Amino acid sequence: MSDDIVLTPKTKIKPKIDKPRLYKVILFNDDYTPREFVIMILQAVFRTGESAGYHIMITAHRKGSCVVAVYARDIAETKVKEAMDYAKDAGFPLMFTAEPEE
Ligand code: NFA
Repeated sequence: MSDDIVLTPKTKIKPKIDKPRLYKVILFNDDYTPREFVIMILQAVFRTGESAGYHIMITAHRKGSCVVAVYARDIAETKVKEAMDYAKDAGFPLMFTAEPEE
């Protein structure tokens, strides 16, 4: 028999899953947190090493802010909280944010 029915789909299948966005962690300057403390946080939480830590700190100091690194959302938010908790415990107003990349 040759009465098989062949159906052609009318609609295109569109992939629904976007790539997860990455989040920039940004360090903001303030007038109170010691430079050495900022570098220590950058090394301990963001694994920058001493040299990159210094350069990120001095860029934020001079320009007002600096991108520290880029991560998946949950990692970025966890590191921001960890870094700000250290600073708060030490009595400094150091601020980081996690912002989605365009
Ligand atoms: N501006 C701070 C100071 O002069 C150092 C600092 C740099 C703080 C980057 C926060 C971020 N002690």
